[in-house]
Amino acid sequence: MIFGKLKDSLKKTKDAMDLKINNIFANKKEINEIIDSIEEMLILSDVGASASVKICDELREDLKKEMDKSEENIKKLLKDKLISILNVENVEENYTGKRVILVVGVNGVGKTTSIAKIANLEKENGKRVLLVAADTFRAGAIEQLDVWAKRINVPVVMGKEMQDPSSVVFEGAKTFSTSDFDLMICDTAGRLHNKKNLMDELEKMKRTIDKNLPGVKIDVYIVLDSTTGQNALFQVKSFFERTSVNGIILTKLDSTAKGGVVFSIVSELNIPIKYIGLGEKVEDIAVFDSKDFIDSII
Ligand SMILES: Nc1nc2c(ncn2[C@@H]2O[C@H](COP(=O)(O)OP(=O)(O)O)[C@@H](O)[C@H]2O)c(=O)[nH]1
Ligand SMILES: [Mg+2]
Repeated sequence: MIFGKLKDSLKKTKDAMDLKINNIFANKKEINEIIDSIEEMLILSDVGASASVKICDELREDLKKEMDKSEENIKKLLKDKLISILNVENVEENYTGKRVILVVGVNGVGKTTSIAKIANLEKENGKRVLLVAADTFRAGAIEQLDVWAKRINVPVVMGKEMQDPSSVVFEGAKTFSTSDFDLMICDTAGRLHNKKNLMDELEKMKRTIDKNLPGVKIDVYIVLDSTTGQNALFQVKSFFERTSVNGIILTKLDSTAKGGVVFSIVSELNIPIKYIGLGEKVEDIAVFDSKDFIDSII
């Protein structure tokens, strides 16, 4: 995604941040006062208390040594701190082999839409993608992925309503292994009740993939809706603690001023953000880049 479009999509977050930052420098004179206000601004922007306090403690220390206490320099120091929070180890960057992504998350966060977006993106990168509609809890969910698959011209293995999701994944794995695919992305159910079942189901799907596609890399990405702010964090903590989620897809950043939630998610969970959703259209997605993200919001 081009930088200008990213910036436009993150405008709500940027405007909220800009307004607060400008107020800070317009009204505050003392350096300690300024940093206290920055801390407050970060917390109010959903950066989260612990990350905000850590950033501002470091900022205070830096500014004891630093002679240049101009608005410009303080902003620059702040941006550097924010970037360092987002730089979680990201080991899969150079991965070239076959892989599977299991996409999890509660209903309505944007799983199915994100799957279509990622499939389309990877297809444009020359990858052969297979989709698996294993959200068998609702017939509508299977149909929805099928509609997307047709639209982006990517094959899909479909389950039937109420079919065991692992058996759909099993069929997907068979198709994946007998053909020249690079990437298989599985949609899963996100119903909120019956937490234990949801996690057991996920573990079962992982075992099915392991058994039928030996040596294939399995990623589990959780989709989080940024408009829910700090609540997105609780969703990960309360529903997926036992599974090895290794990536985050953060959606709907176009429709919230709470983009700051990115920082609390990464600093609290220590899981990298892989993709960000920036609208409802198939091209409204970006591979997450911490520097581009920060340059777009401050
Ligand atoms: N504005 C906006 N809407 C999104 C984004 N991602 C998904 N949606 C919308 O969120 C709603 C739920 O999406 P869906 O993919 O069905 O969620 P699922 O239940 O997790 O599979 C749909 O109306 C999507 O169009 C995004 O990045 N931005
Ligand atoms: Mg869905």
